Amino acid sequence: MAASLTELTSWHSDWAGIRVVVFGLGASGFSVADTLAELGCEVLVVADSAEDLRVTMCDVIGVEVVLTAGGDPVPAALDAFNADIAIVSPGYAPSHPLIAWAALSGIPAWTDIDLAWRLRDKVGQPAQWLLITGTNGKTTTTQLTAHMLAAGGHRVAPCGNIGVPILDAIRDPEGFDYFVVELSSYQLHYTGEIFPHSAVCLNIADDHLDWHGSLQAYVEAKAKIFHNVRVACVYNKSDPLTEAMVEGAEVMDGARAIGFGLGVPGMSDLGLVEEVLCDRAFLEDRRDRAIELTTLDELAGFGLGAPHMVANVLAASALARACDVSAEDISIALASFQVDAHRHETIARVDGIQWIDDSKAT
Ligand code: UMA
Repeated sequence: MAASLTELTSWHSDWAGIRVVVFGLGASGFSVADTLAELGCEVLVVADSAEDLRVTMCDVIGVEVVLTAGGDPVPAALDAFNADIAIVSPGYAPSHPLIAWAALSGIPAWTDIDLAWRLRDKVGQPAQWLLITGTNGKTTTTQLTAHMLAAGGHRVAPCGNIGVPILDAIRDPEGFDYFVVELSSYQLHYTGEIFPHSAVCLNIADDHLDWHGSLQAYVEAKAKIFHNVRVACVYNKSDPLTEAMVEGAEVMDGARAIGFGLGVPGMSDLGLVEEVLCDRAFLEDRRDRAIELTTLDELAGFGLGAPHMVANVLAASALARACDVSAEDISIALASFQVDAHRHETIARVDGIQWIDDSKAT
């Protein structure tokens, strides 16, 4: 091996000759293979199946692909390759034979998120990471948070489960001030040590239990979002599981627990005082005061008035305020925010009836 794995902490480390097997050739697997090939690693991709275009692209960048559909999911080529590291795509269930193979072989298993953490210094000062998870509302909250940070004048990349592999953001030539990283329970399950600026778990409901095996395993994966947080651990005041996650988390000195909810905010919370959304967390004199962010009326006018949207706005505001975005900039961001198609999008107003397209409601 060219360098020891503990030395591989930077884009500028000596990655040449490191042997990496990548499990999966979807969006994340290809971004991993492409990045590692650029860094001079020896890369083998193993997948049950993959799109032809991605296989062809691997050929172009000099990455070998072994597809196993119909055969042994742990091909002989894998042992022969003698990998130093395995990088697992998030779709691989813990019960997949390749996961057992990695554990038995004693090879460290990383995710694209772990790799991105090590490579985060590619361009200038590394971006700060804000992490977002939860059963519902992740993508909208990721978009809202990114929009607020952009209104605050920051260069920001929404990435992760939202559909942009984080390594694509890492390799942007201009670099960013912040990554807003949407993380699924799959990604969190496999992810190791990262040190985020702040994180939120929006809510927890039964989901993906066949993949995780149990509700407890699902909750444990989600709880990793708060691990090593440095500034703000944001939880949902109406979802006690999310608060318990914060209480049980190993965080960095000085990290604060910040609640959000549709009730009157306590100190260190964001919430509602009658019709007004307020921050009572990120101001000096929070014992006696709160900062107005916007009103329910204004949110309704922007198509963001449904209670779960208001909760998403409060969660995103908590992350933005943790990064010192002003209340004025948050309000400006909300006025220009566009909800994605199928995510509680207002599609028509006819005869006083508002028609809403919301894929989660189907
Ligand atoms: N593969 C196998 N066997 C398996 C699992 C996967 O061979 O048992 C191979 C496939 O054949 C394919 C590749 O792995 O070659 C697919 O990998 P993947 O399922 O991990 O998906 P990616 O294309 O890499 O996309 C992943 C996320 N997908 C999943 O977690 C399932 C994307 O989230 C994410 O946007 C992308 O990385 C970039 O970070 C999508 C998703 O559906 C949107 N997420 C789930 C959700 O939101 O509920 C968790």
